[in-house]
Amino acid sequence: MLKAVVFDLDGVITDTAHLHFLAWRAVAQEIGIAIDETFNEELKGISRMDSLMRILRHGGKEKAFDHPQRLALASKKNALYVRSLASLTHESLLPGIPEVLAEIRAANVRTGLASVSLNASGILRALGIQQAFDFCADASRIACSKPDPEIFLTACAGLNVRPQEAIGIEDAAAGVEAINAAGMQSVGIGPGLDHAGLQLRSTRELSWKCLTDFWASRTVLI
Ligand code: G16
Ligand code: MG
Repeated sequence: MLKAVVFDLDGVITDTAHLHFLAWRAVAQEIGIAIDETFNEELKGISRMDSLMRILRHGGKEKAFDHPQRLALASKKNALYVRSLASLTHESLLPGIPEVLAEIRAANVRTGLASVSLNASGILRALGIQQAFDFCADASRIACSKPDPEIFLTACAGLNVRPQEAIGIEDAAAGVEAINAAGMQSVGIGPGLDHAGLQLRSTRELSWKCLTDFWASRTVLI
């Protein structure tokens, strides 16, 4: 029986991926590394420090900065990113999200958040949806970022459901991998997510009906 739906934040609830990209691009530029939107796909769902390491590797500068310098670069990126979050309002929710959250609640199914962002609670506040989730996994307590299943397993534990009783929704390849590794059913939003149990083009296609149809088809197959 479906008991919970766990959402990724960035790219599913709201589009902060572009804001992450702009902040990283500015910091990377200062150290002579060029990144584009295609490369940014690799940073989705990846923690702040892991993202920095990927950028340094991309620019062939993995060894150019010591630990304190890397911390300073990450904190510069975060300051730029946090400043850009001031533009978020309730209108920044992706299409279909308020409706599907309400439908899931109305069906007495629990809702969770699995974001590796340390800014998640501030983002939920800016969007005005802090009350929409029964449990938000605390990213500061997570040791491994996606594709490790830890954040999704933590969300299921906090919701008091088994992973086999839950659906996870993600827009990043690493995130879908994490959901599958957790033993949950995965819904992928956007292109390039062939490993998701259900692939949707956008959050517009998300609905309680589509989730329950998907759940029924998966559980018959299993
Ligand atoms: C998000 C983004 C990642 C970002 C990470 C950490 O993950 O997708 O690009 O690097 O959070 O964010 P912060 O620097 O704010 O801690 P998710 O899990 O919400 O997709
Ligand atoms: Mg995401």
